[in-house]
Amino acid sequence: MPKKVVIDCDPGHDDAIAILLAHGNPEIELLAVTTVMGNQTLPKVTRNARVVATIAGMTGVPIAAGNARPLVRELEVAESIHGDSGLDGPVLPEPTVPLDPRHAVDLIIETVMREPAGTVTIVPTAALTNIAMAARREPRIVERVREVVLMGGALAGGNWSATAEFNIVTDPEAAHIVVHEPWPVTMIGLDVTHQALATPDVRERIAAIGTAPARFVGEVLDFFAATYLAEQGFTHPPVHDPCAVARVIDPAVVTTRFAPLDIELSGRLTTGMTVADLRGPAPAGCTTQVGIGLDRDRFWDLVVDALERIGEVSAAPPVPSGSPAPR
Ligand code: PIR
Ligand code: CA
Repeated sequence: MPKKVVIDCDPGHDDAIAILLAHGNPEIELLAVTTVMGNQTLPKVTRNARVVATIAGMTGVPIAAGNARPLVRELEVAESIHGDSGLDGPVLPEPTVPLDPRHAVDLIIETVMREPAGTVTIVPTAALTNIAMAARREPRIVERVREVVLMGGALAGGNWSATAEFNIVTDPEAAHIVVHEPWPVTMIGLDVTHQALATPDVRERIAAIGTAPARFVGEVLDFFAATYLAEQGFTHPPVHDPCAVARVIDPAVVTTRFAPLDIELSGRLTTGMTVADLRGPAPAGCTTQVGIGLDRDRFWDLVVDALERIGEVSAAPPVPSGSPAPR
Protein backbone atom coordinates (compact mmCIF):
# COMPACT_ATOMS: atom_id res chain seq x y z
CA MET A 1 0.00 0.00 0.00
CA PRO A 2 1.54 3.34 -1.01
CA LYS A 3 1.85 5.92 1.73
CA LYS A 4 -0.50 8.88 1.49
CA VAL A 5 1.45 12.13 1.62
CA VAL A 6 0.71 15.86 1.71
CA ILE A 7 3.70 18.08 0.92
CA ASP A 8 3.63 21.59 2.34
CA CYS A 9 6.40 23.56 0.66
CA ASP A 10 7.92 26.83 -0.61
CA PRO A 11 9.54 25.89 -3.97
CA GLY A 12 12.40 26.51 -3.91
CA HIS A 13 15.05 24.44 -5.69
CA ASP A 14 15.15 21.54 -3.24
CA ASP A 15 11.38 21.69 -2.71
CA ALA A 16 10.99 21.17 -6.46
CA ILE A 17 13.10 18.01 -6.28
CA ALA A 18 11.12 16.85 -3.24
CA ILE A 19 7.88 17.17 -5.23
CA LEU A 20 9.39 15.24 -8.14
CA LEU A 21 10.65 12.50 -5.82
CA ALA A 22 7.20 12.09 -4.27
CA HIS A 23 5.50 12.17 -7.67
CA GLY A 24 7.84 9.66 -9.28
CA ASN A 25 8.15 7.19 -6.43
CA PRO A 26 5.60 4.33 -6.51
CA GLU A 27 5.57 3.99 -2.70
CA ILE A 28 3.96 7.41 -2.37
CA GLU A 29 0.45 8.51 -3.18
CA LEU A 30 0.69 12.29 -3.32
CA LEU A 31 -2.65 13.66 -2.10
CA ALA A 32 -1.93 17.38 -2.16
CA VAL A 33 0.77 20.00 -2.54
CA THR A 34 0.26 23.09 -0.41
CA THR A 35 2.37 26.22 -0.32
CA VAL A 36 3.52 28.73 2.25
CA MET A 37 5.73 31.82 2.06
CA GLY A 38 9.40 31.28 2.80
CA ASN A 39 12.06 30.98 0.13
CA GLN A 40 10.08 33.63 -1.70
CA THR A 41 6.71 35.33 -1.36
CA LEU A 42 3.57 33.21 -1.44
CA PRO A 43 2.55 34.13 -5.02
CA LYS A 44 6.00 33.23 -6.31
CA VAL A 45 6.38 29.88 -4.55
CA THR A 46 2.82 28.94 -5.45
CA ARG A 47 3.46 29.65 -9.09
CA ASN A 48 6.63 27.57 -8.83
CA ALA A 49 4.71 24.62 -7.41
CA ARG A 50 2.44 24.77 -10.45
CA VAL A 51 5.48 25.06 -12.74
CA VAL A 52 6.99 21.92 -11.23
CA ALA A 53 3.69 20.08 -11.60
CA THR A 54 3.52 21.20 -15.23
CA ILE A 55 7.05 20.01 -15.97
CA ALA A 56 6.33 16.64 -14.33
CA GLY A 57 2.94 16.17 -15.99
CA MET A 58 1.52 16.01 -12.47
CA THR A 59 -2.15 16.65 -13.04
CA GLY A 60 -4.77 15.51 -10.54
CA VAL A 61 -2.83 16.48 -7.42
CA PRO A 62 -4.48 19.59 -5.95
CA ILE A 63 -2.13 22.54 -5.38
CA ALA A 64 -3.35 25.13 -2.90
CA ALA A 65 -1.85 28.32 -1.54
CA GLY A 66 -1.68 28.98 2.18
CA ASN A 67 -0.19 31.59 4.44
CA ALA A 68 1.56 34.65 3.03
CA ARG A 69 3.22 35.62 6.30
CA PRO A 70 4.44 33.96 9.48
CA LEU A 71 2.20 33.85 12.57
CA VAL A 72 4.08 36.52 14.50
CA ARG A 73 7.20 37.71 12.70
CA GLU A 74 7.93 39.58 9.52
CA LEU A 75 8.79 37.49 6.47
CA GLU A 76 12.42 37.41 5.36
CA VAL A 77 12.73 35.53 2.06
CA ALA A 78 15.80 33.51 0.96
CA GLU A 79 16.35 35.41 -2.27
CA SER A 80 20.13 35.11 -1.94
CA ILE A 81 19.80 31.34 -2.30
CA HIS A 82 16.76 30.86 -4.53
CA GLY A 83 16.76 34.06 -6.61
CA ASP A 84 14.06 36.56 -7.50
CA SER A 85 11.56 33.97 -8.72
CA GLY A 86 12.30 31.53 -5.88
CA LEU A 87 13.28 29.01 -8.57
CA ASP A 88 15.87 30.88 -10.61
CA GLY A 89 18.05 29.03 -13.13
CA PRO A 90 15.89 27.04 -15.53
CA VAL A 91 13.67 28.88 -17.98
CA LEU A 92 10.32 28.28 -16.31
CA PRO A 93 7.35 27.37 -18.52
CA GLU A 94 3.99 29.04 -18.11
CA PRO A 95 2.21 26.74 -15.63
CA THR A 96 -0.83 24.93 -17.01
CA VAL A 97 -1.68 22.95 -13.87
CA PRO A 98 -4.38 25.00 -12.15
CA LEU A 99 -4.43 26.39 -8.63
CA ASP A 100 -6.98 24.76 -6.33
CA PRO A 101 -9.29 27.48 -4.98
CA ARG A 102 -9.15 26.21 -1.40
CA HIS A 103 -6.83 27.67 1.23
CA ALA A 104 -3.95 25.32 1.98
CA VAL A 105 -5.01 25.02 5.61
CA ASP A 106 -8.50 23.92 4.53
CA LEU A 107 -7.11 21.47 1.99
CA ILE A 108 -4.80 19.92 4.59
CA ILE A 109 -7.69 19.55 7.05
CA GLU A 110 -10.10 18.18 4.42
CA THR A 111 -7.53 15.67 3.22
CA VAL A 112 -6.65 14.37 6.68
CA MET A 113 -10.31 14.17 7.78
CA ARG A 114 -11.37 12.42 4.54
CA GLU A 115 -8.73 9.69 4.55
CA PRO A 116 -8.75 6.84 7.08
CA ALA A 117 -7.29 7.77 10.46
CA GLY A 118 -3.58 7.05 10.73
CA THR A 119 -2.89 7.02 7.00
CA VAL A 120 -1.82 10.53 6.01
CA THR A 121 1.77 11.67 6.46
CA ILE A 122 2.42 15.41 6.32
CA VAL A 123 5.79 16.40 4.88
CA PRO A 124 6.51 20.08 5.54
CA THR A 125 9.54 21.35 3.65
CA ALA A 126 9.10 25.00 4.62
CA ALA A 127 8.00 27.16 7.54
CA LEU A 128 5.33 25.42 9.63
CA THR A 129 2.72 28.20 9.49
CA ASN A 130 0.10 26.20 7.56
CA ILE A 131 0.58 23.08 9.67
CA ALA A 132 0.33 24.96 12.97
CA MET A 133 -2.77 26.76 11.77
CA ALA A 134 -4.36 23.50 10.60
CA ALA A 135 -3.73 21.92 14.02
CA ARG A 136 -5.40 24.85 15.73
CA ARG A 137 -8.30 25.12 13.28
CA GLU A 138 -9.12 21.41 13.40
CA PRO A 139 -7.48 19.78 16.43
CA ARG A 140 -8.80 16.35 15.41
CA ILE A 141 -6.19 16.16 12.65
CA VAL A 142 -3.51 15.74 15.30
CA GLU A 143 -4.63 12.24 16.25
CA ARG A 144 -5.53 11.30 12.67
CA VAL A 145 -2.20 12.15 11.04
CA ARG A 146 0.13 9.18 10.79
CA GLU A 147 3.26 11.27 11.17
CA VAL A 148 4.77 14.70 10.45
CA VAL A 149 8.15 14.29 8.74
CA LEU A 150 9.57 17.77 8.40
CA MET A 151 12.67 19.30 6.90
CA GLY A 152 13.87 21.90 9.32
CA GLY A 153 16.07 22.63 12.28
CA ALA A 154 19.45 21.26 13.23
CA LEU A 155 20.98 19.48 16.18
CA ALA A 156 23.86 21.91 15.95
CA GLY A 157 24.41 25.10 14.01
CA GLY A 158 22.22 26.81 11.49
CA ASN A 159 22.04 28.21 7.99
CA TRP A 160 20.07 31.43 8.53
CA SER A 161 21.77 32.41 11.77
CA ALA A 162 24.60 30.79 13.67
CA THR A 163 22.05 28.72 15.57
CA ALA A 164 18.91 28.56 13.43
CA GLU A 165 17.79 26.84 10.28
CA PHE A 166 15.71 28.84 7.79
CA ASN A 167 12.38 26.96 7.89
CA ILE A 168 12.21 27.09 11.68
CA VAL A 169 13.44 30.65 12.16
CA THR A 170 11.03 31.90 9.48
CA ASP A 171 8.13 31.01 11.82
CA PRO A 172 9.42 29.79 15.18
CA GLU A 173 6.02 30.12 16.87
CA ALA A 174 4.47 27.81 14.28
CA ALA A 175 7.29 25.31 14.76
CA HIS A 176 6.70 25.49 18.51
CA ILE A 177 3.07 24.56 18.01
CA VAL A 178 3.87 21.67 15.67
CA VAL A 179 6.55 20.00 17.80
CA HIS A 180 4.44 20.27 20.96
CA GLU A 181 1.34 18.61 19.53
CA PRO A 182 1.17 14.91 20.44
CA TRP A 183 1.41 13.61 16.85
CA PRO A 184 4.60 11.80 15.87
CA VAL A 185 7.10 14.33 14.54
CA THR A 186 10.36 13.47 12.81
CA MET A 187 12.74 16.38 12.33
CA ILE A 188 15.09 16.01 9.38
CA GLY A 189 17.54 18.80 10.06
CA LEU A 190 20.74 20.15 8.60
CA ASP A 191 22.77 17.40 10.26
CA VAL A 192 21.09 15.03 7.80
CA THR A 193 20.55 17.25 4.79
CA HIS A 194 24.10 18.57 4.68
CA GLN A 195 25.01 14.96 3.84
CA ALA A 196 22.73 15.01 0.78
CA LEU A 197 25.25 16.77 -1.42
CA ALA A 198 24.66 16.86 -5.15
CA THR A 199 28.16 15.74 -6.06
CA PRO A 200 29.35 15.56 -9.70
CA ASP A 201 28.66 11.81 -9.92
CA VAL A 202 25.06 12.40 -8.89
CA ARG A 203 24.63 15.24 -11.35
CA GLU A 204 26.02 13.03 -14.10
CA ARG A 205 23.51 10.29 -13.29
CA ILE A 206 20.69 12.83 -13.50
CA ALA A 207 22.02 14.26 -16.76
CA ALA A 208 22.21 10.75 -18.24
CA ILE A 209 18.44 10.30 -17.81
CA GLY A 210 18.01 12.75 -20.66
CA THR A 211 14.34 13.67 -20.18
CA ALA A 212 12.91 17.18 -19.85
CA PRO A 213 12.10 16.77 -16.11
CA ALA A 214 15.63 15.46 -15.47
CA ARG A 215 17.11 18.35 -17.47
CA PHE A 216 15.05 20.71 -15.33
CA VAL A 217 16.52 19.14 -12.18
CA GLY A 218 19.99 19.52 -13.68
CA GLU A 219 19.42 23.23 -14.23
CA VAL A 220 17.93 23.61 -10.76
CA LEU A 221 21.07 22.03 -9.33
CA ASP A 222 23.35 24.24 -11.47
CA PHE A 223 21.80 27.37 -9.98
CA PHE A 224 21.65 25.96 -6.45
CA ALA A 225 25.31 24.94 -6.68
CA ALA A 226 26.31 28.46 -7.71
CA THR A 227 24.43 30.25 -4.90
CA TYR A 228 25.48 27.68 -2.31
CA LEU A 229 29.10 28.17 -3.31
CA ALA A 230 28.86 31.95 -3.27
CA GLU A 231 26.70 32.34 -0.15
CA GLN A 232 27.65 29.43 2.08
CA GLY A 233 30.97 28.18 0.72
CA PHE A 234 29.69 24.71 -0.16
CA THR A 235 31.62 22.89 -2.90
CA HIS A 236 28.50 20.82 -3.65
CA PRO A 237 24.96 21.97 -2.83
CA PRO A 238 22.94 20.18 -0.13
CA VAL A 239 19.53 19.09 -1.35
CA HIS A 240 17.52 19.41 1.87
CA ASP A 241 13.85 18.80 1.21
CA PRO A 242 13.93 15.46 -0.66
CA CYS A 243 15.53 13.95 2.46
CA ALA A 244 12.18 14.21 4.27
CA VAL A 245 10.36 12.56 1.36
CA ALA A 246 13.00 9.82 1.21
CA ARG A 247 12.51 9.15 4.93
CA VAL A 248 8.82 8.49 4.24
CA ILE A 249 9.57 6.21 1.27
CA ASP A 250 12.23 4.18 3.08
CA PRO A 251 12.72 4.97 6.78
CA ALA A 252 16.13 3.28 6.71
CA VAL A 253 17.49 6.08 4.50
CA VAL A 254 17.58 8.36 7.55
CA THR A 255 18.66 7.13 10.97
CA THR A 256 16.87 8.83 13.84
CA ARG A 257 16.77 8.99 17.62
CA PHE A 258 13.82 9.70 19.86
CA ALA A 259 14.47 12.89 21.79
CA PRO A 260 12.39 15.61 23.41
CA LEU A 261 12.34 18.58 21.03
CA ASP A 262 11.68 22.25 21.67
CA ILE A 263 12.00 25.55 19.81
CA GLU A 264 13.75 28.63 21.17
CA LEU A 265 11.46 31.65 20.82
CA SER A 266 13.28 34.36 22.69
CA GLY A 267 17.03 33.77 22.67
CA ARG A 268 19.34 36.69 22.13
CA LEU A 269 21.49 34.61 19.77
CA THR A 270 19.31 31.53 19.44
CA THR A 271 15.81 32.48 18.30
CA GLY A 272 14.53 29.71 16.03
CA MET A 273 16.99 27.16 17.34
CA THR A 274 15.73 23.58 17.63
CA VAL A 275 16.75 22.13 20.96
CA ALA A 276 16.80 18.33 21.10
CA ASP A 277 17.56 16.76 24.47
CA LEU A 278 19.92 13.95 23.55
CA ARG A 279 20.91 13.09 27.11
CA GLY A 280 20.34 9.40 27.66
CA PRO A 281 17.35 7.46 26.34
CA ALA A 282 14.23 9.46 25.59
CA PRO A 283 11.48 9.36 28.22
CA ALA A 284 8.62 6.92 27.67
CA GLY A 285 5.94 8.36 25.41
CA CYS A 286 8.31 10.75 23.63
CA THR A 287 6.69 11.54 20.25
CA THR A 288 9.56 13.39 18.60
CA GLN A 289 12.46 11.93 16.65
CA VAL A 290 15.45 13.70 15.18
CA GLY A 291 17.42 12.61 12.14
CA ILE A 292 21.09 11.95 12.74
CA GLY A 293 22.37 10.17 9.64
CA LEU A 294 21.73 9.66 5.93
CA ASP A 295 22.38 6.68 3.67
CA ARG A 296 23.59 8.78 0.77
CA ASP A 297 23.63 6.01 -1.84
CA ARG A 298 20.09 4.89 -1.08
CA PHE A 299 18.95 8.50 -1.04
CA TRP A 300 20.32 9.35 -4.48
CA ASP A 301 19.13 6.01 -5.88
CA LEU A 302 15.59 7.02 -4.90
CA VAL A 303 15.91 10.44 -6.56
CA VAL A 304 17.35 8.99 -9.79
CA ASP A 305 14.77 6.20 -9.82
CA ALA A 306 11.90 8.68 -9.44
CA LEU A 307 13.18 10.81 -12.32
CA GLU A 308 13.55 7.72 -14.51
CA ARG A 309 9.97 6.71 -13.76
CA ILE A 310 8.61 10.19 -14.51
CA GLY A 311 10.20 9.77 -17.92
CA GLU A 312 9.62 12.11 -20.82
CA VAL A 313 6.48 14.12 -20.18
CA SER A 314 4.53 15.07 -23.27
CA ALA A 315 3.82 18.77 -23.49
CA ALA A 316 0.61 19.85 -21.84
CA PRO A 317 -2.19 20.55 -24.30
CA PRO A 318 -2.40 24.24 -25.17
CA VAL A 319 -5.13 26.23 -23.49
CA PRO A 320 -7.92 26.64 -26.09
CA SER A 321 -8.42 30.28 -27.00
CA GLY A 322 -11.56 31.76 -25.53
CA SER A 323 -11.37 29.66 -22.36
CA PRO A 324 -10.33 31.38 -19.14
CA ALA A 325 -6.60 31.49 -18.49
CA PRO A 326 -5.44 28.97 -15.91
CA ARG A 327 -5.04 30.56 -12.50
C1 PIR B 1 17.79 26.49 1.78
C2 PIR B 1 16.61 27.08 2.22
C3 PIR B 1 16.66 28.34 2.79
C4 PIR B 1 17.88 28.97 2.98
C5 PIR B 1 19.05 28.35 2.57
N1 PIR B 1 20.26 28.94 2.81
C6 PIR B 1 18.99 27.11 1.96
C7 PIR B 1 15.28 26.39 2.19
C8 PIR B 1 15.18 25.01 1.54
O1 PIR B 1 14.09 24.97 0.63
C9 PIR B 1 14.92 24.05 2.70
O2 PIR B 1 13.54 23.72 2.85
C10 PIR B 1 15.32 24.77 3.93
N2 PIR B 1 14.92 26.15 3.60
C11 PIR B 1 16.78 24.62 4.32
O3 PIR B 1 17.12 25.50 5.31
CA1 CA C 1 11.90 24.38 1.33
